[in-house]
Amino acid sequence: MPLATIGDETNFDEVKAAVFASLGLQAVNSGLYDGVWADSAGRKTIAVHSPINGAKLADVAVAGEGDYERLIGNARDAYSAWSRVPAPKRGEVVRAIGDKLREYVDSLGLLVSLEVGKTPTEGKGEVQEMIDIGDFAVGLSRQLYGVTIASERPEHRLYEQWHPYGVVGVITAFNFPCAVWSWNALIASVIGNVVIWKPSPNAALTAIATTKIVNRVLDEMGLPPLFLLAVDEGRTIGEKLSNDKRIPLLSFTGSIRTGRRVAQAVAARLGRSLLELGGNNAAIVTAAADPEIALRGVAFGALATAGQRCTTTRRLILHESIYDRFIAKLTRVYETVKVGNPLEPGVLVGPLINQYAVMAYRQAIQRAVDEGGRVLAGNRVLTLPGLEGGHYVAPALVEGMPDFEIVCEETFAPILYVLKYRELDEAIAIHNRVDQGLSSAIFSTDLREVERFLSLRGSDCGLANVNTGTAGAEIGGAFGGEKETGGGRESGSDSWKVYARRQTVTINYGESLPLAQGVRFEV
Ligand code: UN1
Repeated sequence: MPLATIGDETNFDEVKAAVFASLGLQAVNSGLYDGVWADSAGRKTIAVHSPINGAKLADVAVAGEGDYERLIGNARDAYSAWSRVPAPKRGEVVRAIGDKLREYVDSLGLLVSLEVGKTPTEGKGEVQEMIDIGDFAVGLSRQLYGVTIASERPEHRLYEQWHPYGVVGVITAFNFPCAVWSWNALIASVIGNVVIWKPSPNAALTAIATTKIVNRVLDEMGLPPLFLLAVDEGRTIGEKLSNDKRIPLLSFTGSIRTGRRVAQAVAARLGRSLLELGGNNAAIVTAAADPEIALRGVAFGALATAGQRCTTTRRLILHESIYDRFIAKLTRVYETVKVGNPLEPGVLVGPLINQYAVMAYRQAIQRAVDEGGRVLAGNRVLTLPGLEGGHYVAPALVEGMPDFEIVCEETFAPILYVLKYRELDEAIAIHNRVDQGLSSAIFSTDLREVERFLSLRGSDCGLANVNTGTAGAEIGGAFGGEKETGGGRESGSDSWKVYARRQTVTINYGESLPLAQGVRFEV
């Protein structure tokens, strides 16, 4: 059901009431869907608060250790039915899911705003990202191609086919509370997998609402539960999934610290993990940059989602000849950008997710100053009238040096470190010196500079952007990064192969048994 037009999008309570009504959310919501929604009565609950004003949005009854075996058992049962459905038929199911999501762009988008503080345009953009990947998955359902290989033996056929893995685990972060799930889940499902989702407890309601929408479609089509959900208090389900060899593939999006733990646990059982961990993304702005495009690209990259994207621009590497002019303009943007209630028109920077993020913001700036940095803008925690329980900070611009320890770390907050360079090789060296390798950008109209940045000696990241910012990737490309970002690729291109098991098939249709490599073995 589409969201009824709400009178005033800025009225928090009114938006909440309309969104909850549209999505079927209540004061207490079950966070466990294992084929049926678990009864909340008698379960431990967690409270979900809005970062906008600290108001409690709802309680969520969480899953615990005791729920795990049933969850896995039901997922495996669903898999045995689903994997037998032809892939193009599976695509039709994903198409129906995409159609249903289209009806909920407004309400689910606004729920994202209420729960994690995104502006409505970004919240709705996130739902759009789900719809887009759904379309991609539908097309893919008829294109799960394997290659045929010329055999060296007569009357032999050699080819590859791709099978589903079975039950795939997907652990997501708060900052893209439903889009990242869809990248994984909708692609995994057209291949024939069943998905268990463990979302961030900070974004439990978005996960619950998404699971409700999706499963309503499956129910109507008489299909088994393909998209299961287990909200927990933090670690329980994630650890279970990591250590369980019945989960051949575990996708994890989150911090490098937790990702390392997940990767080690999965590797110890020789399973596969798909990691999308932290970024420390930089934009190089050269003397040949279009100044307006560079300014807007850097501003969006650094400020969107209040600096809480994996793809957020965290380092700005500026050519010395344009340094003062560019910084003057950027400082003005930082001083005038509207920070506040994301539901209000004109606000571009909403709150941070919680008080720990505010603490991380303060500590990072303090460390930069201690290392010799200079604050050009920001460095203020904001208490906004009527939003006293919210978590607002003034976006910070800090002049620093590339080798400051804090500059080499990812802080999930709107802090942009500004660094100066003279030669492009030096800028690229600065760019590549951090441990993370997700997204990168160069702003330049000089072909030679651009091609240098894209060459083997250029950016070492999984994503490279030219005259557009580090954030805001489209779903059609493979998304992910190198080094401590974890090496995973998800979303578009041929990332689907990550969710599938490759089988090389050799068929002898002749009347003798020639051996490969000319080996003789006469018995
Ligand atoms: C993330 O922050 O985990 O490229 C994902 C972007 C978004 C996805 C970010 N499309 O900024």
